[in-house]
Amino acid sequence: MDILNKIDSPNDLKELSIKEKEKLSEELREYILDVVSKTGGHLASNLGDIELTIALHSVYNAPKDKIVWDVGHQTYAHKILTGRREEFKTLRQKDGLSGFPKINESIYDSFGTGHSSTSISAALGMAKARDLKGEQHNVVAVIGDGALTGGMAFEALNDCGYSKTNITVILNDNEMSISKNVGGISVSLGRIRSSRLHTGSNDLIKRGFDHVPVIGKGMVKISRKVKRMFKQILLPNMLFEDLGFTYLGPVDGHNIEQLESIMKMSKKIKGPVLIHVVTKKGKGYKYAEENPDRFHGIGAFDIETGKDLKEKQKDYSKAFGEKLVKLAEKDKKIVAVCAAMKSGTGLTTFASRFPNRFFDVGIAEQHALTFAAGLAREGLKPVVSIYSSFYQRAYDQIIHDIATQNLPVVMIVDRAGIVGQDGETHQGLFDLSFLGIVPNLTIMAPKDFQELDDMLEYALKENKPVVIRFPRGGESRSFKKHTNIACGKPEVLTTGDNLTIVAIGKMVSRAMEVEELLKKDHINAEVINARFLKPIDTKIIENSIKKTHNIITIEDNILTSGFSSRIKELIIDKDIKDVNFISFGYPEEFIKQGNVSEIEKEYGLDSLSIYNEIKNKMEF
Ligand SMILES: Cc1ncc(C[n+]2csc(CCOP(=O)(O)OP(=O)(O)O)c2C)c(N)n1
Repeated sequence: MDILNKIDSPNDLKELSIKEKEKLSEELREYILDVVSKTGGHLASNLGDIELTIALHSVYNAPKDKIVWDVGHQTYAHKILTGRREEFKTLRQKDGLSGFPKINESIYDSFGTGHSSTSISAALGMAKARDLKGEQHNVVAVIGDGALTGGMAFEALNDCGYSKTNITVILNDNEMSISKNVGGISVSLGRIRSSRLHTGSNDLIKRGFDHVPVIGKGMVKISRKVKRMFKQILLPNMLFEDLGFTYLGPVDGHNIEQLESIMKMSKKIKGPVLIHVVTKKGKGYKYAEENPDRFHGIGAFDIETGKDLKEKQKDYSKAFGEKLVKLAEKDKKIVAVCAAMKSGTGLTTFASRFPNRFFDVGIAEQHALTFAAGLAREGLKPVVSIYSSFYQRAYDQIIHDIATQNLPVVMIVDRAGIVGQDGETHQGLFDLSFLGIVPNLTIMAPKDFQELDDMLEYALKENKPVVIRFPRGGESRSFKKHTNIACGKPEVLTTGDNLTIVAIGKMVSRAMEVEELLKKDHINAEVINARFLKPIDTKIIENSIKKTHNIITIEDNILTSGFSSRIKELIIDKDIKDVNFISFGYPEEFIKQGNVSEIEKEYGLDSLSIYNEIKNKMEF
């Protein structure tokens, strides 16, 4: 790490020759691979943009120039080169470096992110602010071809091209989203990439640059000249040009010299510029190159073999996918929709078994839901699976297109609750609150895999919009008892006179652990599995509270407008007197990264903390 160890800021990078930068890219690759093999993380994307990051920090003067990353999962080299080399070892750990850009983490992180397709909008806002303030710096958005499938990116391109503002969009095209990229633009980019002109273009880029005068008065003239020059290396496909961008490329994203040249060139062009950079996802690590999908986001692994260090247990996503396949075998009307997360949402088998009934719409959650509403309107039974935090994107589509019309779309909320190392942008802590207030929705959460199966069957028979939420990872316990699902009905798991424990979803097994601890102290708890957030048949809970006069609720959501709020309302509405109430859930905060059990402990949601709180605050 001779060179890397001397880089404390991008200024150190600017001193290096191209040869040294090439050596630096090797060192970065080795370092990222080493750390991520221990911490887990987004490996393949980060191996793919090392040269691009070196070129960016060589050509631009961050933090004065603004570099805005899309999604932000590919910023490891950026972090290391901007003064976080040593801290990088704490990547994604509790109190360690975030896996995404954070404006509080570094002055070089110009805009916080984690969700896709925001970079062009944010960069355009920054560019407009620069113009209004009379400043001169550069603004660059770096967006992947996957992120480009998101609606926001299109909205921003449309505005940006028209705005005539000086801004550079760097399109990092590796043909991959998490899985193979989808959609018309992807096909169009593929055509450009594979054209015979592509091979010639890089030479042309190099030769062309030698003849372009430096930035100065003749900006517009230069711009035309440059454009004319680059038109020679362009295909008739002028999508970006038609939107108002000057399109440059495609350029080899692993050739630092050419990347720097084209970036320098773009600075001389007036108005919005799009540089098309072609990279290889997983570059330089055999296993990630061969299987970029698996190495997109990975846990700790063995570098030599590429194998996971921890054996994967069956998770909820897989359980959901398996059940859906079984149901779809019997019912041809069942179709599945995902937003660029086929594997993460457990739909890989469904997609190969029923290719015509599977729709990956790209990173386009809004479109996914309205598209599903259309399928439902025509009599099909769409099941959409999206992670909890990404549903935030599609709120109006749920309200306006699905719920208002009461259309039978089954919405699977995967990764609900604490997700762990991805941190605050990815925690699924709001869905019970924001979905809970939408009329017409039935919202359920299973206590284990078997109950998920039952709920899925129930949901598909309901002929109404239904939400089923479950956490990341596997079931905490497999319950013996499974009663039939009936609309709004909770399930009583244990009976007791001293305390009522009502929990929902994953937290039902936590409730059982607490019940077992209390039993040792001769405190008998009645554990109620709520099953439904709504509608909820309150009779069982009401009767139990009237009997015990002590109630706790446990949920993996923020407490504000979540599950416990409903029980509080019930107590007030029914005028139940003399009740001791403790609600366990998360505060109204953005909760940082850490592994799930660490975070649960920190927020007093592990069984021992709950037990202690009960013992301290309640009398029996
Ligand atoms: C709104 C939203 N939906 C889904 C995701 C999950 N996600 C993270 S990265 C990614 C693929 C991004 O592909 P691309 O932009 O091409 O970057 P690459 O990893 O290929 O470099 C997806 C779908 C997300 N971050 N945000």
